[in-house]
Amino acid sequence: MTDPTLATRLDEATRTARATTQLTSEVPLSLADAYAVQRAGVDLRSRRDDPPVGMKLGFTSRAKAAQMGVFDVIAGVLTAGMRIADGGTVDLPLIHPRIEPELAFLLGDAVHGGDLTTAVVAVAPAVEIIDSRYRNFSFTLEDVVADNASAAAFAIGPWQDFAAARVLDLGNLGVVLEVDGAVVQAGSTAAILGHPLRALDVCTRMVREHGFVLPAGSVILAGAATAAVPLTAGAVVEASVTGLGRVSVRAAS
Ligand code: OOG
Ligand code: MG
Repeated sequence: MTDPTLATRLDEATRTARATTQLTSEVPLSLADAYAVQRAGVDLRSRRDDPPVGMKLGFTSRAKAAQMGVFDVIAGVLTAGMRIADGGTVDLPLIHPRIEPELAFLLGDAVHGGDLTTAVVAVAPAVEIIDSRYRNFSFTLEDVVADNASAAAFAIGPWQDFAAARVLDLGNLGVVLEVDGAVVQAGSTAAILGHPLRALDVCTRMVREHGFVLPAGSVILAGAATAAVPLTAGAVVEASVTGLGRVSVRAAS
């Protein structure tokens, strides 16, 4: 069993918006240990009426992997309290928040180890706010897994029926991230594992290997299509995906 105080420490860093030291600088953690710490942290949130509503992937694009120096795909849990309405406000303070453009999938039926692709009913542009609980936003693979893949908040744009959206060729759609009306990142959905539908295969594997639970109506964030940029107080952020539409959030001032 992993030390329960590890999850408590990360949870406290989240709630107080104060960075903590990397866990692996003090204790050795295997990848399995790291997912156990993540699960314990999610349980703490659930007990505060903040239950899981989906799953996110990290480091599915080279831009993100290179930015953070972690080259393995990771998964984390999205909870109800992380969801912000399209056009809504990101509550601050966070420790050192960053924002990144993503693609979101919506699952219809509950998935228990089966093929996730068959459960997808809709797709949408999304933004994710990440906020590492570690000092200097720096970590090892095991640290960032334990820290729930830096998940902090997310917003989802208008859902489009998945069957209808497939005529768009989700594999190469333009992705643009704007802050206060200026383009700060641009890329393509091809950056996500070569094709964002591959994210669903990775989630299928993660569900099997690490026991993620995806009830009906779960959201999947496929991973950023570009590097992340700092989110500053008062900033208005908009992400758009060609053919799918746009989503925006504003950081509290
Ligand atoms: C980890 C989360 C990575 C993504 O989309 O690649 C991630 C981090 O960069 O702190 O969410
Ligand atoms: Mg992300």
